Amino acid sequence: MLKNNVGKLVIVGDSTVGKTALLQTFLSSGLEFSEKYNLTMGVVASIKEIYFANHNDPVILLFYDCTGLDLYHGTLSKYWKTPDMLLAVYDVSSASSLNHLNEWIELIKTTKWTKNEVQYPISCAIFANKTDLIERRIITTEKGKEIAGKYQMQYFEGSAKTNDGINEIFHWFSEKWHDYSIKVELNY
Ligand SMILES: Nc1nc2c(ncn2[C@@H]2O[C@H](COP(=O)(O)OP(=O)(O)O)[C@@H](O)[C@H]2O)c(=O)[nH]1
Ligand SMILES: [Mg+2]
Repeated sequence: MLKNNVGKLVIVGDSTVGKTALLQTFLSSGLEFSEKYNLTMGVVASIKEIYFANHNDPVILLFYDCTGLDLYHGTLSKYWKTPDMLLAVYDVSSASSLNHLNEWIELIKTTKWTKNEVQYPISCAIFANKTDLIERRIITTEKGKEIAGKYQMQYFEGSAKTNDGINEIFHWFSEKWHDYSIKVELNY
């Protein structure tokens, strides 16, 4: 069993892009999706133990779902100041959510921190959500990949509503965190 297997994953992005929904879809294995919008107040933390098919050691992901309002207020930054992993979300039907993503990422870049000479967050990804809104989509995959490339982040796209691409994101983070935890353990 890995000793240091709890990783903090912070999720940011504008209000209504679907941060809470994608987490809910993942935590409920695609069984729960709400059409109704409930504004997330502050930061909501949740936790999931992830098991892998190909190795024995599970990891525990601790999710911080942050309110979109914090971009300008910054009052919550103490909660997400030291993320191990970062997921920045935008909505493919909203140009402003992508414009603001730049601001979110810039803000997060200032949260880069080091521990034992390693720079954190150790893995960062972008999720382009709501791809089910085919007719309303205005941001292409190419554009999303371009932004991800600019910031050296992994790109994923899909839909919290249809559960497309959701497992892929968290699988990627879990694998990264697992490999990193092993590396840390071997260095002890
Ligand atoms: N069509 C569609 N609607 C979504 C999707 N994800 C979230 N929503 C809707 O978008 C609204 C905002 O979602 P929410 O998760 O609360 O956004 P948050 O403010 O980023 O946490 C809600 O009405 C959701 O039902 C999606 O993938 N497709
Ligand atoms: Mg929310």
